[in-house]
Amino acid sequence: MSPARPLRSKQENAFSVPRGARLFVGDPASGRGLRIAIAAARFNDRITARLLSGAFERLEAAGVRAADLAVAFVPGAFELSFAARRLAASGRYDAVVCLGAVVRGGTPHFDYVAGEAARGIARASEETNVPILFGVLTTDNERQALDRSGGRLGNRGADAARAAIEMAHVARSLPGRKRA
Ligand code: INI
Repeated sequence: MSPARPLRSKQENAFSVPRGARLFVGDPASGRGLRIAIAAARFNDRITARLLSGAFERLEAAGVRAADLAVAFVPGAFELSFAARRLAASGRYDAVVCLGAVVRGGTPHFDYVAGEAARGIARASEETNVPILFGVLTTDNERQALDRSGGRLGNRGADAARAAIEMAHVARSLPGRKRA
């Protein structure tokens, strides 16, 4: 095998791949021409509004046009997968970002909502063959959620938006059927 070459380009990372290997990569900073849909939960809207702002800022910085964006609001994280599946199955979007905040309240409800949201989103992505990103905070309290929605620990909405751009490119480049 010929010597490995570092995989750096625009993405800073630590990977090396053998020369000649086929690569499927996506630049998360390059969103021009991509159509992105967002499903946002209204529950804990003090948090999810911050996730949504972070996502918009990141998408705009990457060159995604407002006319190529769509946003669906749903009551809570439990309903995110329903909206995400419909958006993905429409064939209009290159990726869908799900934004929500599930805050543990000392009841088993947290586990059902958080678990089903994650499961439903993963299943919707598999079944529609469209990248659907998990920008759902699952935290013990509101402080932790604020820290991760534009506070001292970043913004998971922005992270999910960035991942959506990367996955939109990766999905376009990977072999196989584009849509289910
Ligand atoms: N929905 C959330 O998005 N976050 C939560 O923390 C939450 N809690 O704790 O109950 C929550 N519940 C509502 C749920 O997502 C559904 O909207 C509701 O059960 C109706 O199906």
